[in-house]
Amino acid sequence: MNIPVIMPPGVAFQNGHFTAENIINKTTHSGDLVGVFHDEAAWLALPANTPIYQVEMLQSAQGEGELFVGTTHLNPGRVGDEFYMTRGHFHQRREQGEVYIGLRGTGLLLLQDEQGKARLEQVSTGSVHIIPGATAHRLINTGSEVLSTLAVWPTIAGHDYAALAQGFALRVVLQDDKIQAKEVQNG
Ligand code: M6P
Ligand code: ZN
Repeated sequence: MNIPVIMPPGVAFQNGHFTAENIINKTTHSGDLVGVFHDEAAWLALPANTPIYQVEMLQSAQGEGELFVGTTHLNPGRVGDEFYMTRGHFHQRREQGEVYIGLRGTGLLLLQDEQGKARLEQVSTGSVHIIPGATAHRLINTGSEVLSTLAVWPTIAGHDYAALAQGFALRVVLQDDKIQAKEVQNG
């Protein structure tokens, strides 16, 4: 019997780009990130069409038990003293987790629980990040090249951005030529 072998989609580990038909692409620009960076004057000075990060995703079946696979490519840069970062989110379905794997570049994964307690994990090539349920997550690029991470998460997870309207409890800035995490007053 001749059993056909399916060619699955591929991901290039050196840059996180997918080889597949019908890849979903979404770019987030500076102008989309209203209220995300603490230095509003520096944010306003940046052209609103400045690309901050791009997400590539494979097509997935939807529904309970199905998974999304995507890569996030976060550009290097700063708004004032604050490093470029993703918006960050809780999952709408709070109990659902996610896995991030570092592919290229260096940065931090900011994790925060529902009590507002934040922690940082170092992201680098090959780092594996298990994001538990009920944990908000944001990537921060502290390096000088693009930070690319592979992510796998349940299609039912959804994004809850509103729960973080107050922002995260930590900001990562360049101060005195050093990468520093600062606690934010009032979230
Ligand atoms: C990863 C996943 C996606 C997420 C994207 C960008 O690829 O976690 O679910 O949408 O990063 O992050 P955000 O939605 O916070 O902008
Ligand atoms: Zn997520």
